[in-house]
Amino acid sequence: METMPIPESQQQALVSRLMKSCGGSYTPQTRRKYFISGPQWAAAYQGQALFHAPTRPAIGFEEIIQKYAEIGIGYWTTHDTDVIPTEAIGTEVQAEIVGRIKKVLADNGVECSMVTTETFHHAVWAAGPAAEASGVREYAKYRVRNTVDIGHELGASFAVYWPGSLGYYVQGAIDETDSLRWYAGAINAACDRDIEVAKQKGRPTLKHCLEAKPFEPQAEILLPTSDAMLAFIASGLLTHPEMVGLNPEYLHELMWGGAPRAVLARALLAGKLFHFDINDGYRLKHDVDIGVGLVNPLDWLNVLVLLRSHGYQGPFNLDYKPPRTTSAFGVFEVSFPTAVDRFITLWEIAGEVMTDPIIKEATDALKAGGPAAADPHDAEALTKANRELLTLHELIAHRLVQILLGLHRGRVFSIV
Ligand code: 3MF
Ligand code: MG
Ligand code: MG
Repeated sequence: METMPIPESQQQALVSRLMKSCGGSYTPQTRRKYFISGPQWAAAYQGQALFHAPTRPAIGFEEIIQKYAEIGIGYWTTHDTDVIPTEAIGTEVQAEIVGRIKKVLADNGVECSMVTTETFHHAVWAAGPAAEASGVREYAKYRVRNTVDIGHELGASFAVYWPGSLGYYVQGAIDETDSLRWYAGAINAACDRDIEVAKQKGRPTLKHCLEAKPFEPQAEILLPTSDAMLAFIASGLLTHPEMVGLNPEYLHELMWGGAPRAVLARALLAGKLFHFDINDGYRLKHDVDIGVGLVNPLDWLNVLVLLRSHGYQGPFNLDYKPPRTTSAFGVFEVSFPTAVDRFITLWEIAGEVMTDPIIKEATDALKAGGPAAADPHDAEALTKANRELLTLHELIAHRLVQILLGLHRGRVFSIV
């Protein structure tokens, strides 16, 4: 039977009714208990891309902050030029806009947690923020210093840097060692300014977080992975390496084929996991920025087990793009609330994994190992001593899937 066409006037009501039927939504109060931030640019994304025209109208910070507040997203993040036109940076217009943002945030009970400098979109960045021309590099310093000022003004605790335009399309023109040195100069300028302003304002300095992406928009990227950035932080080029850490993005690490959980583990060990951009997508594909948990829920569960086990306290920034098939209405009716709710559910399931008696016993048994061999250098005897225990690896993986699917709580599928 063919379904009757749905009149335009009834489509939003249909979406809302089916959202209600999905159930399982958390209240805005519950959602606010998590350190989840909503980027200005994520909600304002109009669905455009290299081969795509926009599908949604433009929307300003007033409406976005208000909608985030209604949903229960308690934190907001922004690039400087998401809210201040490039030509108004550093002028009275900037001060006026920042004043309005402060008021809208306060009126809605939302806090600004992070600010970031756009160093990739405007034509001035055609050769990147660490271009050969010293004027462009000085301008980059000016922009990151200005963002630090805005951050302190808005009460932020984090500043993020995504050097996506630090690289090249055609090889041979740049010397990578120069570019990296120059890029460090911009980060140093931001940290110096931060120390100054923090002192003036009696606030702690910001946490400066580098965000890697392996490809796009440059063809070759000089700091393509979080690990490259850890090496950059430790390279001796930074005057305040202790102020600088990472903002890994889940999908950016998948894009190069990395295991996000292992990337996060390396950042944790280095004490550099400051901030985390959350989303989802596919390995070795472009930056599709799908909502968290829609592609890899099992991997996400494992990621959250790791972060919870190690007491990660930083923000979870919803850096994803509502698909261009989603309407402006759907962005706040479906995209954001469901992304937040999947995150919370996975976070809580991670808690179940951490206290599951089967996983605990299996993990403890693996760590206890088999009996010590008479000769500790006898590889055959060592192998035999642990042979049967190692089956627990697969058993644990099975149990994780059971927990993810709710089978441990009695959800059963009968074959009769
Ligand atoms: C690009 C990104 C960026 C960064 C942002 C933070 C536009 O792939 O992920 O979002 O997250 O620039 O500084
Ligand atoms: Mg990001
Ligand atoms: Mg991305």
